[in-house]
Amino acid sequence: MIDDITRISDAAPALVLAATTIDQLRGVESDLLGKRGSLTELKKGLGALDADGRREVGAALNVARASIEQVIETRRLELESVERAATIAAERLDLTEITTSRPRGTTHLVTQTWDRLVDVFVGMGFTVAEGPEVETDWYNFEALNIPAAHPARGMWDTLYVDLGDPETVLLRTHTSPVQIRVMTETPPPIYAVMPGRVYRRDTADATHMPVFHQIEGLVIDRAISFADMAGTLESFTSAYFGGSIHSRLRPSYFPFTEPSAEYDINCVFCEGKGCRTCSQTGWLELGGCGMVHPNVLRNVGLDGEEWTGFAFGFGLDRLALMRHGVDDIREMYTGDLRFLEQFPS
Ligand code: 2NL
Repeated sequence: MIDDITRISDAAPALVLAATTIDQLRGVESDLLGKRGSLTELKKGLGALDADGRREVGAALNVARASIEQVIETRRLELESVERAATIAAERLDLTEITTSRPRGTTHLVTQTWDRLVDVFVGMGFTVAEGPEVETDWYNFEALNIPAAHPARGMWDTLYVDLGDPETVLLRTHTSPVQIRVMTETPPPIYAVMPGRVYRRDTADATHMPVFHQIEGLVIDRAISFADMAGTLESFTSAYFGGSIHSRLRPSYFPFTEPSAEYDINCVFCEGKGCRTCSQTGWLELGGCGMVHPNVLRNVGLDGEEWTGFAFGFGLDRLALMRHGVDDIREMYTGDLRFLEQFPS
Protein backbone atom coordinates (compact mmCIF):
# COMPACT_ATOMS: atom_id res chain seq x y z
CA MET A 1 0.00 0.00 0.00
CA ILE A 2 2.86 2.32 0.82
CA ASP A 3 4.10 1.76 -2.72
CA ASP A 4 0.68 2.61 -4.14
CA ILE A 5 0.62 5.80 -2.05
CA THR A 6 4.09 6.77 -3.23
CA ARG A 7 3.13 6.06 -6.85
CA ILE A 8 0.01 8.25 -6.61
CA SER A 9 1.87 10.94 -4.77
CA ASP A 10 4.72 10.98 -7.27
CA ALA A 11 2.44 11.01 -10.28
CA ALA A 12 0.20 13.79 -8.84
CA PRO A 13 2.34 16.87 -9.69
CA ALA A 14 2.44 15.98 -13.42
CA LEU A 15 -1.36 15.43 -13.50
CA VAL A 16 -1.94 18.74 -11.69
CA LEU A 17 0.38 20.63 -14.02
CA ALA A 18 -1.36 19.10 -17.03
CA ALA A 19 -4.60 20.87 -16.02
CA THR A 20 -4.74 24.13 -17.96
CA THR A 21 -8.06 25.46 -16.66
CA ILE A 22 -9.69 25.70 -13.25
CA ASP A 23 -12.34 23.24 -14.44
CA GLN A 24 -9.73 20.66 -15.46
CA LEU A 25 -7.96 21.17 -12.14
CA ARG A 26 -11.20 20.46 -10.31
CA GLY A 27 -11.42 17.16 -12.26
CA VAL A 28 -7.87 16.19 -11.29
CA GLU A 29 -8.55 17.09 -7.67
CA SER A 30 -11.63 14.91 -7.65
CA ASP A 31 -9.72 11.99 -9.30
CA LEU A 32 -7.02 12.16 -6.60
CA LEU A 33 -8.71 13.32 -3.41
CA GLY A 34 -12.47 13.13 -4.09
CA LYS A 35 -14.97 10.62 -2.69
CA ARG A 36 -14.03 8.13 -5.37
CA GLY A 37 -10.48 9.41 -5.76
CA SER A 38 -7.49 7.04 -5.84
CA LEU A 39 -6.18 8.15 -2.43
CA THR A 40 -9.63 7.79 -0.90
CA GLU A 41 -9.95 4.31 -2.40
CA LEU A 42 -6.65 3.33 -0.70
CA LYS A 43 -7.91 4.71 2.62
CA LYS A 44 -10.80 2.27 2.45
CA GLY A 45 -8.21 -0.57 2.71
CA LEU A 46 -7.02 0.65 6.15
CA GLY A 47 -9.69 -1.42 7.90
CA ALA A 48 -8.00 -4.65 6.81
CA LEU A 49 -4.67 -3.72 8.49
CA ASP A 50 -3.51 -4.26 12.06
CA ALA A 51 -3.05 -1.29 14.40
CA ASP A 52 0.61 -0.66 13.47
CA GLY A 53 -0.09 -0.99 9.76
CA ARG A 54 -3.05 1.40 10.08
CA ARG A 55 -0.87 3.95 11.88
CA GLU A 56 1.94 3.68 9.30
CA VAL A 57 -0.24 3.68 6.18
CA GLY A 58 -2.60 6.30 7.71
CA ALA A 59 0.33 8.64 8.31
CA ALA A 60 1.62 8.08 4.77
CA LEU A 61 -1.88 8.79 3.38
CA ASN A 62 -2.07 12.05 5.34
CA VAL A 63 1.38 13.16 4.14
CA ALA A 64 0.47 12.28 0.54
CA ARG A 65 -2.90 14.10 0.78
CA ALA A 66 -1.25 17.20 2.26
CA SER A 67 1.43 17.30 -0.41
CA ILE A 68 -1.13 16.79 -3.24
CA GLU A 69 -3.37 19.51 -1.74
CA GLN A 70 -0.38 21.84 -1.68
CA VAL A 71 0.44 21.15 -5.33
CA ILE A 72 -3.21 21.66 -6.34
CA GLU A 73 -3.48 24.92 -4.38
CA THR A 74 -0.34 26.31 -6.01
CA ARG A 75 -1.67 25.35 -9.45
CA ARG A 76 -5.10 26.88 -8.61
CA LEU A 77 -3.54 30.26 -7.79
CA GLU A 78 -1.54 30.08 -11.01
CA LEU A 79 -4.58 29.25 -13.17
CA GLU A 80 -6.76 31.86 -11.45
CA SER A 81 -4.28 34.56 -12.20
CA VAL A 82 -4.01 33.40 -15.84
CA GLU A 83 -7.81 33.35 -16.19
CA ARG A 84 -8.16 36.79 -14.57
CA ALA A 85 -5.56 38.19 -16.95
CA ALA A 86 -7.48 36.65 -19.88
CA THR A 87 -10.78 38.17 -18.70
CA ILE A 88 -9.20 41.59 -18.28
CA ALA A 89 -7.62 41.35 -21.72
CA ALA A 90 -10.95 40.31 -23.27
CA GLU A 91 -12.92 43.11 -21.57
CA ARG A 92 -10.33 45.79 -22.22
CA LEU A 93 -11.66 49.03 -23.74
CA ASP A 94 -9.07 50.95 -25.65
CA LEU A 95 -10.27 54.48 -25.06
CA THR A 96 -7.40 55.91 -27.07
CA GLU A 97 -9.12 54.49 -30.19
CA ILE A 98 -11.48 57.54 -30.21
CA THR A 99 -9.21 59.88 -32.11
CA THR A 100 -11.70 62.50 -33.37
CA SER A 101 -13.66 64.57 -30.86
CA ARG A 102 -17.42 64.87 -31.28
CA PRO A 103 -18.60 68.30 -32.43
CA ARG A 104 -20.03 70.32 -29.56
CA GLY A 105 -23.27 72.22 -30.10
CA THR A 106 -23.44 75.95 -29.63
CA THR A 107 -26.21 78.20 -28.42
CA HIS A 108 -28.37 79.68 -31.19
CA LEU A 109 -27.68 83.24 -32.34
CA VAL A 110 -31.01 84.35 -30.84
CA THR A 111 -30.06 82.80 -27.48
CA GLN A 112 -26.62 84.43 -27.60
CA THR A 113 -28.24 87.80 -28.30
CA TRP A 114 -30.81 87.27 -25.54
CA ASP A 115 -28.07 86.41 -23.02
CA ARG A 116 -25.87 89.36 -24.00
CA LEU A 117 -28.75 91.85 -23.81
CA VAL A 118 -29.82 90.55 -20.42
CA ASP A 119 -26.18 90.77 -19.23
CA VAL A 120 -25.98 94.43 -20.28
CA PHE A 121 -29.23 95.38 -18.53
CA VAL A 122 -28.42 93.37 -15.39
CA GLY A 123 -25.11 95.28 -15.35
CA MET A 124 -27.15 98.50 -15.37
CA GLY A 125 -29.18 97.37 -12.34
CA PHE A 126 -32.27 95.93 -14.06
CA THR A 127 -33.99 92.70 -13.04
CA VAL A 128 -35.36 90.21 -15.60
CA ALA A 129 -39.00 89.11 -15.84
CA GLU A 130 -40.76 86.59 -18.07
CA GLY A 131 -44.43 85.75 -18.59
CA PRO A 132 -46.88 83.56 -20.54
CA GLU A 133 -46.94 83.47 -24.36
CA VAL A 134 -50.69 82.80 -24.40
CA GLU A 135 -52.36 85.92 -23.06
CA THR A 136 -55.75 87.52 -22.63
CA ASP A 137 -56.97 90.55 -24.52
CA TRP A 138 -56.69 92.53 -21.27
CA TYR A 139 -52.96 92.04 -20.73
CA ASN A 140 -51.99 92.27 -24.41
CA PHE A 141 -54.24 95.22 -25.44
CA GLU A 142 -56.78 96.71 -23.01
CA ALA A 143 -54.39 97.42 -20.13
CA LEU A 144 -51.98 98.97 -22.64
CA ASN A 145 -54.53 101.63 -23.59
CA ILE A 146 -55.54 99.83 -26.78
CA PRO A 147 -59.34 99.32 -26.52
CA ALA A 148 -61.14 96.94 -28.90
CA ALA A 149 -62.26 99.49 -31.46
CA HIS A 150 -59.04 101.52 -31.32
CA PRO A 151 -57.51 102.03 -34.78
CA ALA A 152 -54.10 101.20 -33.24
CA ARG A 153 -55.20 97.54 -32.99
CA GLY A 154 -54.26 97.38 -36.65
CA MET A 155 -50.62 97.90 -35.63
CA TRP A 156 -50.54 94.25 -34.54
CA ASP A 157 -51.71 91.35 -36.68
CA THR A 158 -52.92 89.11 -33.93
CA LEU A 159 -53.14 85.31 -33.79
CA TYR A 160 -56.12 84.28 -31.65
CA VAL A 161 -56.42 81.07 -29.70
CA ASP A 162 -59.69 79.14 -29.73
CA LEU A 163 -60.37 79.31 -25.97
CA GLY A 164 -63.28 81.02 -24.24
CA ASP A 165 -65.10 83.89 -25.98
CA PRO A 166 -63.91 84.70 -29.52
CA GLU A 167 -60.97 87.13 -29.70
CA THR A 168 -60.27 87.12 -25.97
CA VAL A 169 -57.35 84.67 -25.79
CA LEU A 170 -54.36 85.23 -28.05
CA LEU A 171 -50.66 84.67 -28.65
CA ARG A 172 -48.97 87.77 -27.25
CA THR A 173 -48.01 90.22 -30.01
CA HIS A 174 -45.36 91.89 -27.82
CA THR A 175 -43.75 91.37 -24.40
CA SER A 176 -45.64 94.36 -22.94
CA PRO A 177 -48.17 92.09 -21.13
CA VAL A 178 -45.26 90.96 -18.93
CA GLN A 179 -44.75 94.62 -17.98
CA ILE A 180 -48.44 94.90 -17.06
CA ARG A 181 -48.07 91.80 -14.88
CA VAL A 182 -44.94 93.16 -13.18
CA MET A 183 -46.57 96.54 -12.49
CA THR A 184 -49.71 94.81 -11.16
CA GLU A 185 -47.79 92.42 -8.92
CA THR A 186 -44.81 94.41 -7.58
CA PRO A 187 -44.84 97.83 -5.98
CA PRO A 188 -42.48 100.48 -7.49
CA PRO A 189 -39.69 101.34 -7.86
CA ILE A 190 -39.39 98.96 -10.84
CA TYR A 191 -36.32 98.57 -13.05
CA ALA A 192 -36.90 95.48 -15.19
CA VAL A 193 -36.40 94.02 -18.67
CA MET A 194 -38.65 91.44 -20.28
CA PRO A 195 -37.15 89.28 -23.05
CA GLY A 196 -39.48 86.84 -24.79
CA ARG A 197 -41.00 85.18 -27.83
CA VAL A 198 -43.87 86.97 -29.56
CA TYR A 199 -46.31 86.14 -32.38
CA ARG A 200 -47.82 88.06 -35.30
CA ARG A 201 -50.07 86.96 -38.17
CA ASP A 202 -47.39 87.81 -40.73
CA THR A 203 -45.92 86.15 -43.81
CA ALA A 204 -42.20 85.45 -43.47
CA ASP A 205 -39.94 87.68 -45.56
CA ALA A 206 -36.42 89.07 -45.20
CA THR A 207 -37.45 91.35 -42.30
CA HIS A 208 -40.46 89.54 -40.76
CA MET A 209 -41.18 86.22 -39.09
CA PRO A 210 -44.54 85.23 -37.57
CA VAL A 211 -42.61 84.12 -34.47
CA PHE A 212 -39.83 86.38 -33.27
CA HIS A 213 -38.40 87.92 -30.08
CA GLN A 214 -38.51 91.19 -28.24
CA ILE A 215 -36.86 92.66 -25.23
CA GLU A 216 -38.73 95.43 -23.48
CA GLY A 217 -37.63 97.56 -20.56
CA LEU A 218 -39.63 99.30 -17.86
CA VAL A 219 -38.69 101.89 -15.27
CA ILE A 220 -41.21 103.16 -12.71
CA ASP A 221 -40.00 105.45 -9.95
CA ARG A 222 -40.52 108.92 -8.51
CA ALA A 223 -39.67 111.89 -10.77
CA ILE A 224 -38.55 109.86 -13.78
CA SER A 225 -38.13 112.08 -16.86
CA PHE A 226 -37.75 111.72 -20.62
CA ALA A 227 -34.06 112.66 -20.10
CA ASP A 228 -33.61 109.60 -17.82
CA MET A 229 -34.95 107.46 -20.67
CA ALA A 230 -32.63 109.04 -23.28
CA GLY A 231 -29.65 108.57 -20.94
CA THR A 232 -30.56 104.95 -20.18
CA LEU A 233 -30.89 104.12 -23.88
CA GLU A 234 -27.59 105.85 -24.70
CA SER A 235 -25.84 103.88 -21.91
CA PHE A 236 -27.31 100.68 -23.24
CA THR A 237 -26.20 101.56 -26.80
CA SER A 238 -22.53 101.99 -25.93
CA ALA A 239 -22.55 98.96 -23.59
CA TYR A 240 -24.01 96.67 -26.25
CA PHE A 241 -22.60 98.05 -29.51
CA GLY A 242 -19.40 99.72 -28.30
CA GLY A 243 -18.45 103.28 -27.43
CA SER A 244 -18.39 104.57 -31.02
CA ILE A 245 -22.11 103.92 -31.59
CA HIS A 246 -24.62 106.52 -30.32
CA SER A 247 -28.39 106.80 -30.20
CA ARG A 248 -31.03 109.34 -31.15
CA LEU A 249 -34.77 109.64 -30.54
CA ARG A 250 -37.40 110.71 -33.12
CA PRO A 251 -41.03 111.61 -32.30
CA SER A 252 -43.46 108.76 -32.87
CA TYR A 253 -46.73 107.30 -31.65
CA PHE A 254 -47.61 104.30 -29.47
CA PRO A 255 -50.94 104.06 -27.63
CA PHE A 256 -49.19 103.04 -24.37
CA THR A 257 -46.63 105.87 -24.16
CA GLU A 258 -46.93 109.66 -24.26
CA PRO A 259 -44.75 111.18 -25.54
CA SER A 260 -43.43 108.37 -27.73
CA ALA A 261 -40.27 108.07 -29.78
CA GLU A 262 -38.42 105.84 -32.22
CA TYR A 263 -34.96 104.80 -31.08
CA ASP A 264 -32.18 104.83 -33.71
CA ILE A 265 -28.45 104.08 -33.47
CA ASN A 266 -25.53 105.01 -35.75
CA CYS A 267 -25.30 102.46 -38.54
CA VAL A 268 -22.97 99.75 -37.23
CA PHE A 269 -21.76 98.95 -40.76
CA CYS A 270 -20.73 102.40 -42.04
CA GLU A 271 -20.65 104.22 -38.67
CA GLY A 272 -22.84 107.00 -40.07
CA LYS A 273 -21.30 107.53 -43.51
CA GLY A 274 -24.25 105.98 -45.33
CA CYS A 275 -24.48 102.48 -46.84
CA ARG A 276 -26.95 99.98 -48.29
CA THR A 277 -28.01 98.60 -44.87
CA CYS A 278 -28.97 102.03 -43.51
CA SER A 279 -30.41 103.21 -46.87
CA GLN A 280 -27.74 105.93 -46.95
CA THR A 281 -29.18 107.57 -43.81
CA GLY A 282 -26.34 106.64 -41.44
CA TRP A 283 -28.94 105.48 -38.88
CA LEU A 284 -30.57 102.16 -38.03
CA GLU A 285 -34.01 101.96 -36.40
CA LEU A 286 -33.91 99.60 -33.41
CA GLY A 287 -37.21 100.06 -31.58
CA GLY A 288 -39.54 102.38 -29.76
CA CYS A 289 -39.86 104.02 -26.38
CA GLY A 290 -41.76 106.61 -24.40
CA MET A 291 -43.12 107.77 -21.07
CA VAL A 292 -45.67 105.28 -19.75
CA HIS A 293 -49.16 106.62 -20.57
CA PRO A 294 -51.20 107.80 -17.54
CA ASN A 295 -54.04 105.47 -18.62
CA VAL A 296 -51.65 102.48 -18.40
CA LEU A 297 -50.57 103.53 -14.88
CA ARG A 298 -54.24 103.86 -13.89
CA ASN A 299 -55.04 100.41 -15.38
CA VAL A 300 -52.45 98.75 -13.13
CA GLY A 301 -53.54 100.75 -10.07
CA LEU A 302 -50.57 103.11 -9.84
CA ASP A 303 -50.98 106.75 -8.82
CA GLY A 304 -49.69 108.82 -11.76
CA GLU A 305 -49.14 111.78 -9.43
CA GLU A 306 -46.63 109.81 -7.37
CA TRP A 307 -45.08 107.46 -9.96
CA THR A 308 -43.84 108.09 -13.48
CA GLY A 309 -41.82 105.94 -15.77
CA PHE A 310 -40.63 105.04 -19.22
CA ALA A 311 -40.68 101.92 -21.33
CA PHE A 312 -38.87 100.79 -24.44
CA GLY A 313 -39.00 97.82 -26.77
CA PHE A 314 -36.55 96.35 -29.28
CA GLY A 315 -36.80 93.54 -31.76
CA LEU A 316 -34.28 91.04 -30.41
CA ASP A 317 -33.86 89.21 -33.73
CA ARG A 318 -33.36 92.53 -35.49
CA LEU A 319 -30.61 93.43 -33.01
CA ALA A 320 -28.90 90.12 -33.80
CA LEU A 321 -29.13 90.81 -37.56
CA MET A 322 -27.68 94.31 -37.11
CA ARG A 323 -24.86 93.24 -34.89
CA HIS A 324 -23.74 90.38 -37.15
CA GLY A 325 -24.54 91.82 -40.57
CA VAL A 326 -27.14 89.16 -41.47
CA ASP A 327 -29.46 90.40 -44.24
CA ASP A 328 -32.37 87.94 -43.96
CA ILE A 329 -34.16 87.09 -40.68
CA ARG A 330 -35.29 83.74 -42.12
CA GLU A 331 -31.66 82.55 -42.01
CA MET A 332 -32.00 82.40 -38.23
CA TYR A 333 -34.89 79.93 -38.35
CA THR A 334 -34.00 77.41 -41.06
CA GLY A 335 -31.57 75.45 -38.87
CA ASP A 336 -28.91 75.37 -41.62
CA LEU A 337 -25.64 74.38 -39.95
CA ARG A 338 -23.63 76.41 -42.46
CA PHE A 339 -25.34 79.49 -41.00
CA LEU A 340 -25.39 78.42 -37.36
CA GLU A 341 -21.71 77.44 -37.32
CA GLN A 342 -20.74 81.01 -38.11
CA PHE A 343 -21.79 81.93 -34.56
CA PRO A 344 -19.88 79.65 -32.23
CA SER A 345 -20.15 80.34 -28.56
C1 2NL B 1 -41.28 98.70 -30.67
C2 2NL B 1 -41.92 99.56 -29.65
C3 2NL B 1 -42.32 99.78 -27.33
C4 2NL B 1 -43.17 99.89 -25.12
C5 2NL B 1 -42.74 99.17 -26.19
C6 2NL B 1 -44.47 99.67 -23.05
C7 2NL B 1 -44.99 98.75 -22.16
C8 2NL B 1 -45.84 99.21 -21.18
C9 2NL B 1 -46.15 100.52 -21.08
C10 2NL B 1 -45.60 101.37 -22.00
CL1 2NL B 1 -46.53 98.10 -20.12
N1 2NL B 1 -44.78 100.93 -22.94
N2 2NL B 1 -43.63 99.20 -24.01
C11 2NL B 1 -43.18 101.27 -25.18
C12 2NL B 1 -42.77 101.91 -26.33
C13 2NL B 1 -42.33 101.16 -27.42
O1 2NL B 1 -41.91 99.00 -28.38
O2 2NL B 1 -41.26 99.05 -31.81
N3 2NL B 1 -40.76 97.57 -30.29
C14 2NL B 1 -40.10 96.65 -31.15
